Amino acid sequence: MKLFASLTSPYARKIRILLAEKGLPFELVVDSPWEANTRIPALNPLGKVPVLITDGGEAFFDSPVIAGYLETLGAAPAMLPADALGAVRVRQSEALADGITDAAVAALLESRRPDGERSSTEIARQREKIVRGLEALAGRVGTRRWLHGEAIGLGDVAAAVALAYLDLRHPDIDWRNRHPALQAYAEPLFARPAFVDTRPPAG
Ligand SMILES: N[C@@H](CCC(=O)N[C@@H](CS)C(=O)NCC(=O)O)C(=O)O
Repeated sequence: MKLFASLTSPYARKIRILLAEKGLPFELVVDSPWEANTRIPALNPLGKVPVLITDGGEAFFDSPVIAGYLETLGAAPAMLPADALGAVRVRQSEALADGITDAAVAALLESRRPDGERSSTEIARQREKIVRGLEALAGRVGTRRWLHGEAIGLGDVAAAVALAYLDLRHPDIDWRNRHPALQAYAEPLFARPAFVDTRPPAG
């Protein structure tokens, strides 16, 4: 398997963590879709990372689809429960976490637009999504160790990746002080080797 990813993409990080937690071997191909010589549009018409190329040469995107594909490989630990409704509930947590990440990316891109093109209204709108998303995530976590069930799952990986991405790109949002229970939940996840080994480079 080959994973095309940029080292700063939170969606790609989610997949790298899933691969590491499952101990699945893969080749990491670093490619930024923002660079002129990127190969990503030839693999994913949407021009986004991550893209996974299977050993059979099939391309899968986006990250929730890749996560679903990894489950079909049967490597432990399972990141989705076997029962269909339980899996939908975990997927809902993943979607919530990915949505926080989406808003964080959108706010960052808007803030990087040139003077005169940048919309402070749009940045505020995206940040409101982050704030509401954090409240919903904190409500789901409560004081539990895992979002669902008795072991790490796809929702936990997506949630911790989203929180770490806020640390990287929007440290002023200060989710730790807003939601101390989220901090207690996230810190043990951040300490896992799969998270430590995929920390994004500074910058
Ligand atoms: N929903 C997608 C989002 C992927 C995405 O937006 N990736 C960003 C990198 S963080 C990207 O490749 N952006 C390039 C672009 O939008 O042109 C997923 O979960 O994989």
